[in-house]
Amino acid sequence: LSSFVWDDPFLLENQLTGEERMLRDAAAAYAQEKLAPRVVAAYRDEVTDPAIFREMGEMGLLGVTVPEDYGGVGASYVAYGLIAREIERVDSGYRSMMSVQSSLVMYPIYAYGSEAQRRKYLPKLASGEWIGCFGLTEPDAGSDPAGMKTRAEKTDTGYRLSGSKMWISNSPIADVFVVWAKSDAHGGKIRGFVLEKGMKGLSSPKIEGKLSLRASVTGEIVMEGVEIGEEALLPDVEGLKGPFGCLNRARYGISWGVLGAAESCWHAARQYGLDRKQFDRPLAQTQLYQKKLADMMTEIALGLQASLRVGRLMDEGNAAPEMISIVKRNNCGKSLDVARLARDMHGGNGISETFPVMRHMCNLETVNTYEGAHDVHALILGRAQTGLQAFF
Ligand code: TGC
Ligand code: FAD
Repeated sequence: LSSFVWDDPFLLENQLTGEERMLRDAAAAYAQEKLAPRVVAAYRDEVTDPAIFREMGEMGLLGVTVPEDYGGVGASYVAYGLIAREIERVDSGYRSMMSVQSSLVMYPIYAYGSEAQRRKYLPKLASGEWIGCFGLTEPDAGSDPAGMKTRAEKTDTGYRLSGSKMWISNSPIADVFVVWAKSDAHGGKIRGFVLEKGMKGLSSPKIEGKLSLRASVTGEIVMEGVEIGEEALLPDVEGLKGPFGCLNRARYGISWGVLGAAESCWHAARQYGLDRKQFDRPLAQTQLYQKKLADMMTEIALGLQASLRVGRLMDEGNAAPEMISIVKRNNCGKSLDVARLARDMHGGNGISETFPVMRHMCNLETVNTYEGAHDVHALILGRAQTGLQAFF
């Protein structure tokens, strides 16, 4: 038997291809050298630096699964997950910026867009020159997006959009808005539209007062009769499976990302326990402390293996949405547990911005809620095994 690697218990490293390791290492270097030094101030002062999109674009981290012809890298879903893990190791807000751009804006334009839409938007989104956002949630339609009120009315030249979206990542600084609306010209079915900053009647005010995900700006999208041409419609999808097709990718990425945040908390707690002495011995030399470290190691190692498996199935074209619900739900819940434990294990210091644990803990509260709340994924998994739907 070989020796045990405490920070890679199941030797995940050996399960990756050379290209996946290379992309992961580039993301890790960028995250540690460029993002880590600015995160404490960004979180404290609630500042989102739009330059981060261009930096990520230069590093090839935006839309990595999109083919090279359109500015992506054509990489595997496993590579995408590994990148999310490295970025979220620094902060969930930075990963949010990256995953909205990649999975929720570039993916639908690539998968459902016309060739003209792909050519117009994807290269500039991949380079980070343009920032994208994704509007599904509304003030009265969160877990139940089918209840959306936003409407697209047919006009002579295209559509008129009216309604408002709530809790939209990146919206106050966005150039490109992928928005979902019920279209009267399509029998009231949900359709996707691509809007651009500066259109008459379109605004995206910032939501103030967030106590979580403070390094990533969140806003509304207000559409007061926004007139758009036929070319703004995403032609190749209709119904809820449009936004859900994007969410499948983003939720999968989140399942890796949150484990990066959890690893940051676990490693910080381990180091803190080795350094800090009480009762004449390191905290890490007590049974309770070691039990918590063992739980953290176990849940993170199991979660990584599960996400790797789902990623490989996605790359083979054999993944079902329910598999993604399992890893999104479980990895978010376990990562939140890890962060709360790590906060406690740091004692009073745990509430200070000097240590990352409370920031991760607060961020993970959002990540556990967005992209399908923890209990909503439980209902998806309950329905999948009973055939009974318990949403209403
Ligand atoms: P339901 O009857 O289940 O399905 C309606 C239609 O959609 C299809 N579908 C899917 N297609 C692909 N992938 C999936 N995962 C799909 N889930 C459903 C389904 O086949 C059906 O198609 P069709 O052709 O038969 O019409 O729909 P429902 O209304 O009962 O939905 C229930 C529920 C709860 C599962 C769903 O609404 C849900 O998942 N709610 C959670 C909402 C959510 O996740 N919102 C996310 C907003 S975006 C966001 O949070 C971004 S944050 C990103 C960041 O900052 O990083
Ligand atoms: P609700 O749906 O009102 O749920 C509240 C609680 O009730 C939850 O605990 C939920 O699990 C529970 N619940 C709901 N229905 C049921 C049920 N049937 N049975 C049992 N329990 C239930 N959305 C976007 O479209 N784009 C974005 O970019 C985006 N970014 C976000 C960024 C941030 C910082 C946040 C906080 C949210 C973001 N969201 C975004 C919205 C997010 O997806 C929603 O907040 C989420 O889907 C939950 O919806 P809700 O907030 O309306 O909560």
